[in-house]
Amino acid sequence: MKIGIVCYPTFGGSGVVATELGLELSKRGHEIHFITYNQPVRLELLSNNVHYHEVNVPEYPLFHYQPYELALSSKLVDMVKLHKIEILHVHYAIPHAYAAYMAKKILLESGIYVPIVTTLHGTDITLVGSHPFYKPAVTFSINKSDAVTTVSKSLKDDTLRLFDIKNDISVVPNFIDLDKYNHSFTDCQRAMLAKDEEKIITHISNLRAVKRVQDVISIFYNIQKKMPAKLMLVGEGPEREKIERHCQELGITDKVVFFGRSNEIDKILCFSDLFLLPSKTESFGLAALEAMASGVPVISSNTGGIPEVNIHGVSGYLSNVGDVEDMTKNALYILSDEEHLKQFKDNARKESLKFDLHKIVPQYEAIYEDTLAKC
Ligand code: GMT
Repeated sequence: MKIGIVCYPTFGGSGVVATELGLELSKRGHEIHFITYNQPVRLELLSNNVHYHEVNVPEYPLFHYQPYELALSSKLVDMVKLHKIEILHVHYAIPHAYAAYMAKKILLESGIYVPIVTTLHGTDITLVGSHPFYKPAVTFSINKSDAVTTVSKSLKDDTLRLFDIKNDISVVPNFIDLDKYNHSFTDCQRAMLAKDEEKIITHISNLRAVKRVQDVISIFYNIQKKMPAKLMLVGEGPEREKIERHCQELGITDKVVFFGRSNEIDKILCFSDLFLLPSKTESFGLAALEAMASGVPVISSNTGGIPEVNIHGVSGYLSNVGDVEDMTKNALYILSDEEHLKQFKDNARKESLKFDLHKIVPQYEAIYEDTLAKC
Protein backbone atom coordinates (compact mmCIF):
# COMPACT_ATOMS: atom_id res chain seq x y z
CA MET A 1 0.00 0.00 0.00
CA LYS A 2 0.99 3.64 -0.43
CA ILE A 3 0.38 5.21 2.95
CA GLY A 4 0.61 8.88 3.94
CA ILE A 5 1.45 9.42 7.61
CA VAL A 6 0.75 12.76 9.27
CA CYS A 7 2.21 13.36 12.72
CA TYR A 8 4.06 15.77 14.96
CA PRO A 9 7.74 15.35 14.13
CA THR A 10 8.90 15.98 17.71
CA PHE A 11 10.01 13.78 20.62
CA GLY A 12 6.36 13.47 21.81
CA GLY A 13 4.97 9.96 22.06
CA SER A 14 2.51 10.29 19.16
CA GLY A 15 5.28 11.34 16.77
CA VAL A 16 7.52 8.52 17.93
CA VAL A 17 4.78 5.92 17.47
CA ALA A 18 3.87 7.29 14.02
CA THR A 19 7.51 7.23 12.92
CA GLU A 20 8.22 3.73 14.21
CA LEU A 21 5.00 2.55 12.58
CA GLY A 22 5.97 4.04 9.22
CA LEU A 23 9.43 2.52 9.38
CA GLU A 24 8.09 -0.93 10.20
CA LEU A 25 5.42 -0.69 7.48
CA SER A 26 8.15 0.20 4.99
CA LYS A 27 10.08 -2.94 6.01
CA ARG A 28 6.90 -4.87 5.33
CA GLY A 29 6.89 -3.60 1.75
CA HIS A 30 4.61 -0.57 1.94
CA GLU A 31 5.51 2.82 0.48
CA ILE A 32 5.45 5.39 3.27
CA HIS A 33 5.12 9.16 2.92
CA PHE A 34 5.61 11.23 6.09
CA ILE A 35 3.93 14.60 5.67
CA THR A 36 4.71 17.13 8.39
CA TYR A 37 6.61 20.36 9.10
CA ASN A 38 9.98 18.82 10.02
CA GLN A 39 11.68 15.51 9.46
CA PRO A 40 10.44 13.32 12.36
CA VAL A 41 13.15 12.97 15.02
CA ARG A 42 13.31 9.20 14.90
CA LEU A 43 13.37 9.15 11.12
CA GLU A 44 17.07 8.98 10.49
CA LEU A 45 17.17 7.20 7.16
CA LEU A 46 15.06 7.86 4.14
CA SER A 47 14.94 5.12 1.51
CA ASN A 48 13.08 3.97 -1.59
CA ASN A 49 10.10 3.12 0.56
CA VAL A 50 10.29 6.01 3.04
CA HIS A 51 9.72 9.58 1.93
CA TYR A 52 9.39 12.83 3.81
CA HIS A 53 7.45 15.81 2.47
CA GLU A 54 7.79 19.05 4.33
CA VAL A 55 4.80 21.27 4.97
CA ASN A 56 5.85 24.90 4.67
CA VAL A 57 3.81 27.73 6.13
CA PRO A 58 4.92 31.04 4.65
CA GLU A 59 4.93 33.86 7.21
CA TYR A 60 2.59 36.72 6.42
CA PRO A 61 2.38 39.73 8.77
CA LEU A 62 -1.40 40.01 8.50
CA PHE A 63 -1.79 36.69 10.25
CA HIS A 64 -1.55 36.63 14.00
CA TYR A 65 -1.59 32.80 13.67
CA GLN A 66 -0.08 31.21 10.57
CA PRO A 67 -2.60 28.81 8.95
CA TYR A 68 -0.81 25.45 9.34
CA GLU A 69 -3.97 23.36 8.76
CA LEU A 70 -4.50 25.03 5.40
CA ALA A 71 -0.91 24.41 4.32
CA LEU A 72 -1.15 20.81 5.53
CA SER A 73 -4.42 20.19 3.63
CA SER A 74 -2.91 21.61 0.44
CA LYS A 75 0.24 19.53 0.85
CA LEU A 76 -1.84 16.40 1.42
CA VAL A 77 -3.82 17.08 -1.75
CA ASP A 78 -0.63 17.57 -3.77
CA MET A 79 1.15 14.53 -2.32
CA VAL A 80 -1.83 12.21 -2.74
CA LYS A 81 -2.08 13.23 -6.39
CA LEU A 82 1.66 13.13 -7.09
CA HIS A 83 2.49 9.86 -5.33
CA LYS A 84 -0.89 8.17 -5.71
CA ILE A 85 -1.16 7.73 -1.96
CA GLU A 86 -4.03 5.33 -1.23
CA ILE A 87 -4.71 6.02 2.43
CA LEU A 88 -3.88 8.72 4.99
CA HIS A 89 -3.10 7.81 8.58
CA VAL A 90 -3.16 10.83 10.86
CA HIS A 91 -1.73 10.72 14.37
CA TYR A 92 -3.14 13.12 16.95
CA ALA A 93 -6.52 14.58 16.02
CA ILE A 94 -5.60 18.26 16.34
CA PRO A 95 -5.34 19.60 13.70
CA HIS A 96 -4.38 16.57 11.61
CA ALA A 97 -7.78 14.86 11.35
CA TYR A 98 -9.39 18.17 10.46
CA ALA A 99 -6.77 19.02 7.81
CA ALA A 100 -7.03 15.51 6.34
CA TYR A 101 -10.81 15.80 6.09
CA MET A 102 -10.44 19.03 4.09
CA ALA A 103 -7.87 17.35 1.83
CA LYS A 104 -10.25 14.46 1.29
CA LYS A 105 -13.06 16.82 0.27
CA ILE A 106 -10.76 18.74 -2.10
CA LEU A 107 -9.53 15.49 -3.69
CA LEU A 108 -13.14 14.33 -4.20
CA GLU A 109 -13.59 17.30 -6.53
CA SER A 110 -11.04 15.60 -8.81
CA GLY A 111 -12.72 12.20 -8.41
CA ILE A 112 -10.06 10.86 -6.02
CA TYR A 113 -11.20 9.14 -2.83
CA VAL A 114 -8.58 8.85 -0.13
CA PRO A 115 -9.77 7.36 3.16
CA ILE A 116 -8.53 8.63 6.51
CA VAL A 117 -7.49 6.61 9.53
CA THR A 118 -7.24 8.73 12.68
CA THR A 119 -5.28 7.56 15.69
CA LEU A 120 -6.08 9.37 18.91
CA HIS A 121 -3.12 9.56 21.26
CA GLY A 122 -4.20 11.19 24.50
CA THR A 123 -4.11 14.90 25.08
CA ASP A 124 -5.87 15.44 21.73
CA ILE A 125 -8.85 13.98 23.61
CA THR A 126 -8.28 14.60 27.30
CA LEU A 127 -6.47 17.89 27.96
CA VAL A 128 -6.73 19.77 24.67
CA GLY A 129 -9.37 18.20 22.44
CA SER A 130 -12.23 18.34 24.91
CA HIS A 131 -11.74 22.06 25.53
CA PRO A 132 -14.93 23.83 24.37
CA PHE A 133 -12.87 25.92 21.91
CA TYR A 134 -11.86 22.78 19.98
CA LYS A 135 -14.54 20.25 20.78
CA PRO A 136 -16.96 20.75 17.84
CA ALA A 137 -14.12 20.55 15.29
CA VAL A 138 -12.52 17.54 16.98
CA THR A 139 -15.86 15.70 17.23
CA PHE A 140 -16.57 16.44 13.58
CA SER A 141 -13.19 15.26 12.32
CA ILE A 142 -13.29 12.05 14.37
CA ASN A 143 -16.79 11.29 13.05
CA LYS A 144 -15.69 12.00 9.49
CA SER A 145 -12.67 9.66 9.67
CA ASP A 146 -13.06 6.35 7.84
CA ALA A 147 -11.49 4.49 10.76
CA VAL A 148 -10.58 5.59 14.27
CA THR A 149 -8.15 3.99 16.68
CA THR A 150 -7.05 4.76 20.21
CA VAL A 151 -3.82 3.65 21.86
CA SER A 152 -5.54 2.18 24.91
CA LYS A 153 -8.90 0.96 26.12
CA SER A 154 -8.90 3.78 28.64
CA LEU A 155 -8.51 6.39 25.87
CA LYS A 156 -11.38 4.80 23.96
CA ASP A 157 -13.57 5.11 27.07
CA ASP A 158 -12.49 8.74 27.53
CA THR A 159 -13.26 9.52 23.88
CA LEU A 160 -16.73 8.02 24.11
CA ARG A 161 -17.36 9.81 27.43
CA LEU A 162 -16.16 13.24 26.30
CA PHE A 163 -17.37 13.37 22.68
CA ASP A 164 -20.50 12.44 20.78
CA ILE A 165 -18.88 9.76 18.61
CA LYS A 166 -20.82 7.93 15.90
CA ASN A 167 -17.88 5.89 14.62
CA ASP A 168 -16.54 2.57 15.84
CA ILE A 169 -13.24 2.90 17.66
CA SER A 170 -10.62 0.13 17.54
CA VAL A 171 -8.04 -0.11 20.29
CA VAL A 172 -4.55 -0.64 18.85
CA PRO A 173 -2.03 -0.35 21.65
CA ASN A 174 1.33 1.30 21.20
CA PHE A 175 4.17 -1.05 20.44
CA ILE A 176 7.90 -1.45 20.76
CA ASP A 177 10.77 -2.77 18.70
CA LEU A 178 12.15 -5.16 21.31
CA ASP A 179 15.45 -5.63 19.48
CA LYS A 180 16.30 -1.99 20.09
CA TYR A 181 16.05 -2.54 23.82
CA ASN A 182 18.02 -5.75 23.95
CA HIS A 183 20.92 -4.96 26.26
CA SER A 184 23.30 -7.41 24.70
CA PHE A 185 23.37 -5.08 21.69
CA THR A 186 23.51 -1.84 23.66
CA ASP A 187 26.72 -0.14 24.65
CA CYS A 188 25.88 0.19 28.37
CA GLN A 189 28.22 2.72 29.99
CA ARG A 190 26.86 2.69 33.53
CA ALA A 191 30.20 3.45 35.16
CA MET A 192 30.32 6.88 33.47
CA LEU A 193 27.29 8.04 35.42
CA ALA A 194 27.15 6.25 38.74
CA LYS A 195 29.14 4.22 41.19
CA ASP A 196 28.41 0.49 41.43
CA GLU A 197 26.57 0.86 44.73
CA GLU A 198 24.33 3.69 43.47
CA LYS A 199 20.87 2.83 42.21
CA ILE A 200 19.88 4.63 39.01
CA ILE A 201 16.37 6.09 38.83
CA THR A 202 15.15 7.48 35.50
CA HIS A 203 12.33 9.69 34.28
CA ILE A 204 11.75 10.54 30.61
CA SER A 205 9.13 13.02 29.44
CA ASN A 206 8.47 16.38 27.85
CA LEU A 207 8.67 17.94 31.34
CA ARG A 208 5.16 19.35 31.20
CA ALA A 209 2.95 19.93 34.25
CA VAL A 210 0.86 16.87 33.35
CA LYS A 211 3.93 14.65 34.02
CA ARG A 212 4.17 15.84 37.67
CA VAL A 213 7.97 15.91 37.56
CA GLN A 214 7.95 17.58 41.00
CA ASP A 215 6.68 14.22 42.30
CA VAL A 216 9.61 12.52 40.56
CA ILE A 217 11.96 14.81 42.50
CA SER A 218 10.16 14.19 45.80
CA ILE A 219 10.21 10.40 45.34
CA PHE A 220 13.88 10.49 44.41
CA TYR A 221 14.64 12.73 47.39
CA ASN A 222 13.05 10.13 49.69
CA ILE A 223 14.90 7.25 48.01
CA GLN A 224 18.36 8.85 48.21
CA LYS A 225 17.87 9.41 51.97
CA LYS A 226 17.73 5.61 52.35
CA MET A 227 20.30 4.41 49.81
CA PRO A 228 22.95 5.79 47.41
CA ALA A 229 21.15 6.79 44.22
CA LYS A 230 21.27 9.00 41.13
CA LEU A 231 18.38 10.47 39.11
CA MET A 232 18.52 10.66 35.30
CA LEU A 233 16.06 13.21 33.87
CA VAL A 234 15.62 12.97 30.11
CA GLY A 235 13.64 15.48 28.06
CA GLU A 236 13.00 19.19 27.78
CA GLY A 237 9.96 21.23 28.60
CA PRO A 238 8.39 24.15 30.39
CA GLU A 239 8.83 22.71 33.90
CA ARG A 240 12.62 22.37 33.65
CA GLU A 241 13.58 25.56 35.52
CA LYS A 242 11.15 24.84 38.35
CA ILE A 243 12.57 21.32 38.63
CA GLU A 244 16.16 22.59 38.75
CA ARG A 245 15.19 25.05 41.50
CA HIS A 246 13.47 22.29 43.46
CA CYS A 247 16.62 20.13 43.23
CA GLN A 248 18.74 23.04 44.49
CA GLU A 249 16.40 23.70 47.41
CA LEU A 250 16.61 20.05 48.40
CA GLY A 251 20.41 20.02 48.02
CA ILE A 252 20.44 17.13 45.54
CA THR A 253 21.76 18.80 42.36
CA ASP A 254 24.92 16.65 42.38
CA LYS A 255 22.73 13.54 42.28
CA VAL A 256 20.55 14.62 39.35
CA VAL A 257 21.68 14.44 35.71
CA PHE A 258 19.72 16.44 33.12
CA PHE A 259 20.15 14.90 29.68
CA GLY A 260 17.84 17.20 27.73
CA ARG A 261 16.34 15.76 24.56
CA SER A 262 17.99 12.51 23.61
CA ASN A 263 17.83 10.03 20.79
CA GLU A 264 19.67 7.50 22.94
CA ILE A 265 16.88 6.45 25.27
CA ASP A 266 17.89 2.79 24.92
CA LYS A 267 21.42 3.60 26.15
CA ILE A 268 20.11 5.50 29.17
CA LEU A 269 17.55 2.84 30.06
CA CYS A 270 20.07 0.03 29.83
CA PHE A 271 21.69 1.08 33.10
CA SER A 272 18.51 2.17 34.93
CA ASP A 273 17.16 0.30 37.93
CA LEU A 274 13.79 2.01 38.24
CA PHE A 275 11.57 4.23 36.08
CA LEU A 276 9.22 6.87 37.55
CA LEU A 277 6.03 8.01 35.78
CA PRO A 278 3.74 9.76 38.28
CA SER A 279 1.66 11.58 35.58
CA LYS A 280 -1.64 13.28 36.27
CA THR A 281 -3.10 11.74 33.11
CA GLU A 282 -1.54 9.39 30.57
CA SER A 283 -3.42 7.63 27.78
CA PHE A 284 -0.79 4.89 27.48
CA GLY A 285 2.67 5.77 28.81
CA LEU A 286 5.00 4.87 25.97
CA ALA A 287 8.00 5.88 28.09
CA ALA A 288 7.00 3.28 30.69
CA LEU A 289 6.80 0.62 27.98
CA GLU A 290 10.25 1.60 26.67
CA ALA A 291 11.59 1.24 30.21
CA MET A 292 9.97 -2.15 30.67
CA ALA A 293 11.36 -3.37 27.36
CA SER A 294 14.79 -2.53 28.79
CA GLY A 295 13.99 -4.57 31.90
CA VAL A 296 13.37 -1.53 34.09
CA PRO A 297 10.51 -1.78 36.62
CA VAL A 298 8.05 1.13 36.74
CA ILE A 299 6.63 3.13 39.64
CA SER A 300 3.69 5.04 38.23
CA SER A 301 0.34 6.59 38.92
CA ASN A 302 -2.72 4.46 38.19
CA THR A 303 -4.25 6.95 35.78
CA GLY A 304 -5.63 6.50 32.23
CA GLY A 305 -4.06 3.70 30.22
CA ILE A 306 -1.00 3.15 32.45
CA PRO A 307 -2.58 0.13 34.22
CA GLU A 308 -2.88 -1.54 30.79
CA VAL A 309 0.92 -1.34 30.49
CA ASN A 310 2.44 -1.41 33.99
CA ILE A 311 1.03 -4.34 35.93
CA HIS A 312 0.72 -3.73 39.67
CA GLY A 313 2.98 -6.02 41.68
CA VAL A 314 4.45 -7.56 38.52
CA SER A 315 6.32 -5.04 36.34
CA GLY A 316 6.22 -2.39 39.07
CA TYR A 317 3.61 -0.66 41.19
CA LEU A 318 0.77 1.81 40.69
CA SER A 319 -0.39 4.45 43.16
CA ASN A 320 -2.98 7.21 43.18
CA VAL A 321 -1.92 10.41 41.44
CA GLY A 322 0.13 12.53 43.85
CA ASP A 323 0.61 9.79 46.46
CA VAL A 324 4.35 10.35 46.75
CA GLU A 325 4.55 8.40 50.03
CA ASP A 326 3.09 5.25 48.49
CA MET A 327 5.29 5.59 45.40
CA THR A 328 8.36 5.99 47.65
CA LYS A 329 7.38 2.93 49.70
CA ASN A 330 6.99 0.84 46.54
CA ALA A 331 10.24 2.12 45.04
CA LEU A 332 12.15 1.25 48.19
CA TYR A 333 10.55 -2.20 48.28
CA ILE A 334 11.83 -2.95 44.77
CA LEU A 335 15.25 -1.35 45.20
CA SER A 336 16.27 -2.47 48.65
CA ASP A 337 16.47 -6.17 47.93
CA GLU A 338 18.54 -7.47 45.00
CA GLU A 339 16.23 -10.48 44.62
CA HIS A 340 13.13 -8.26 44.36
CA LEU A 341 14.91 -6.02 41.91
CA LYS A 342 15.94 -8.90 39.69
CA GLN A 343 12.43 -10.39 39.76
CA PHE A 344 10.79 -7.06 38.84
CA LYS A 345 13.34 -6.46 36.07
CA ASP A 346 12.59 -9.87 34.54
CA ASN A 347 8.85 -9.32 34.88
CA ALA A 348 9.05 -5.87 33.29
CA ARG A 349 10.81 -7.25 30.23
CA LYS A 350 8.33 -10.15 29.99
CA GLU A 351 5.28 -7.83 30.24
CA SER A 352 6.68 -5.65 27.45
CA LEU A 353 6.58 -8.63 25.05
CA LYS A 354 2.79 -8.16 24.78
CA PHE A 355 3.51 -4.95 22.87
CA ASP A 356 5.98 -6.41 20.37
CA LEU A 357 5.70 -4.43 17.12
CA HIS A 358 5.41 -7.69 15.18
CA LYS A 359 2.11 -8.31 16.96
CA ILE A 360 0.70 -4.78 16.78
CA VAL A 361 1.72 -3.41 13.35
CA PRO A 362 -0.34 -6.09 11.49
CA GLN A 363 -3.40 -4.74 13.33
CA TYR A 364 -2.88 -1.40 11.58
CA GLU A 365 -2.36 -3.15 8.25
CA ALA A 366 -5.66 -4.98 8.75
CA ILE A 367 -7.40 -1.66 9.47
CA TYR A 368 -5.97 -0.12 6.28
CA GLU A 369 -7.07 -3.13 4.23
CA ASP A 370 -10.60 -3.11 5.71
CA THR A 371 -10.90 0.63 5.19
CA LEU A 372 -9.76 0.44 1.58
CA ALA A 373 -12.06 -2.49 0.93
CA LYS A 374 -15.05 -0.42 2.10
CA CYS A 375 -14.26 2.49 -0.26
O1 GMT B 1 2.27 13.55 26.70
C1 GMT B 1 3.16 13.23 25.91
O2 GMT B 1 4.17 12.63 26.23
C2 GMT B 1 3.00 13.59 24.46
C3 GMT B 1 1.80 12.94 23.87
C4 GMT B 1 1.88 12.94 22.36
O3 GMT B 1 0.85 12.80 21.77
O4 GMT B 1 2.92 13.09 21.74
O5 GMT B 1 1.70 11.62 24.41
C5 GMT B 1 0.47 10.93 24.33
O6 GMT B 1 0.65 9.94 23.33
C6 GMT B 1 1.60 8.93 23.64
C7 GMT B 1 1.74 7.98 22.45
O7 GMT B 1 0.53 7.36 22.14
C8 GMT B 1 1.17 8.18 24.91
O8 GMT B 1 2.10 7.18 25.24
C9 GMT B 1 1.08 9.20 26.07
O9 GMT B 1 0.59 8.52 27.20
C10 GMT B 1 0.14 10.33 25.69
N1 GMT B 1 0.21 11.39 26.73
C11 GMT B 1 -0.82 11.68 27.52
O10 GMT B 1 -1.89 11.12 27.48
C12 GMT B 1 -0.56 12.75 28.53
